[in-house]
Amino acid sequence: MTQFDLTDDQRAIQDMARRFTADAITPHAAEWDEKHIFPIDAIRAAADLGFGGIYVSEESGGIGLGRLDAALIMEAMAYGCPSTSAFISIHNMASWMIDRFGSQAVKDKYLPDMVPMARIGSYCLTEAGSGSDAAALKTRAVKDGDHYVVTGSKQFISGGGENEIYVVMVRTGEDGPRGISCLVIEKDMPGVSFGAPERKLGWHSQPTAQVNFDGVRVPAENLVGAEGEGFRIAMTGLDGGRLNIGACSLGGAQRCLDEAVTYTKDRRQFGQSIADFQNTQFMLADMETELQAARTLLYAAAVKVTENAPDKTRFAAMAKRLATDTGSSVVDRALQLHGGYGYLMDYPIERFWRDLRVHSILEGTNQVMRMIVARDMLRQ
Ligand code: FAD
Ligand code: 2MC
Repeated sequence: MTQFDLTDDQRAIQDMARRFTADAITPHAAEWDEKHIFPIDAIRAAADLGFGGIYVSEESGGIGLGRLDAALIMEAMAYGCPSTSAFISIHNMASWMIDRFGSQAVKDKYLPDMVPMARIGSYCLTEAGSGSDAAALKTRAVKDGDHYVVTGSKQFISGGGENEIYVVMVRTGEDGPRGISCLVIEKDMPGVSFGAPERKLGWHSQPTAQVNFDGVRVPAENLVGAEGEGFRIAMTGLDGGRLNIGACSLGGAQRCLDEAVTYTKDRRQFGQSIADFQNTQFMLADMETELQAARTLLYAAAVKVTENAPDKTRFAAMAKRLATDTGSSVVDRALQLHGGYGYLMDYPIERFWRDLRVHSILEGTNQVMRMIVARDMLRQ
């Protein structure tokens, strides 16, 4: 495959994801948003297509695809609902971390249920006192015989309260990144509790909540990787997660651009279609150009992450930053081109505007993305 072309298999998976989105996501997404419905049936239907274990290996029951395939799937599903697509992405990140770094015992214990999304996974890094400075996390796990006893609290957890499996970064050792480990904790383990669902600007089709651990006894076999490897595992997971979040912005922005083309051709003011104004045409041209540029960088970054290239983290950070900023800016201009109607819930644009806004914040803020890129540049 060249960097700028998709293989026949990639086109086939993209077509499948687009057809699934048109049938199972797009017709319902506005209602999920408005009524805060968590669409578990659509999510499990996505898993029936293999989308619950996109880059989980085939030996572990996944479909063993690469990161570009995953980006194509996320982009396609985000055309209908960025929030639901991103939710499925986070589950994929958590499942992949178990598959890539877990022992055979922990894989056998969780992946057979996670791949079909019979049990769904959350990723737990952020705490109230440690967001961008993730390595300062304080949730502690103390070894007690063949268990860890976990105490602390995770903030802003996607799927919190709803999901069954929590892949949690905990402190087992010294301060800083090297004292962090990764543990799988189940919703039903005694001592696990949840805060009330957060009330949010967007991402209404999935819950976000605090996850609390009060002396939770977790079998030591639930450790993913070795003690002290948790931060590296968390960051490696995010290299892929950031691509997917970027892809969700691309998909959402493409939908709004398509809506804007249709709308500006239909809408008439001053006796002509508003698409006939040069201002409209220049705006559409810039939106298309910027979106294509961001997409090209994201696909290139996805290939680098699949190939484990030495500069994959820098590329994933650049792609996430550009795709999410560009995505929001394209959606904002699509809203402007709809005039007052863009602001109404009768049209889909305002939902995409709200859903995409958080992509510049989560999975590492776009300031943190710049920090990662610049540090890597200056290290050389
Ligand atoms: P802060 O780190 O306090 O940042 C505040 C501001 O300061 C930002 O603009 C930031 O860019 C800036 N800043 C901070 N440090 C620097 C610096 N060194 N240089 C320049 N600027 C800086 N987390 C999870 O672990 N799992 C989840 O499932 C999850 N889901 C989420 C879902 C939603 C809807 C939201 C809103 C968040 C979610 N998060 C999740 C948390 C998310 O990753 C954090 O919100 C994010 O990493 C930023 O952390 P913070 O909110 O504490 O902001
Ligand atoms: N892959 C592998 N290893 C990595 C890595 C990566 N992408 N990034 C860092 N590491 C290693 C690094 O090599 C170092 O290893 P060693 O100790 O062996 O030298 C170690 O991790 C510590 O790295 P840094 O020295 O860069 O750590 P620092 O604390 O300075 O900064 C930073 C790390 C800011 C990049 C990290 O804290 C970060 O990404 N913050 C943003 C937090 C974030 O993205 N949260 C998202 C939560 S999930 C979410 O929002 C969802 C919606 C799911």
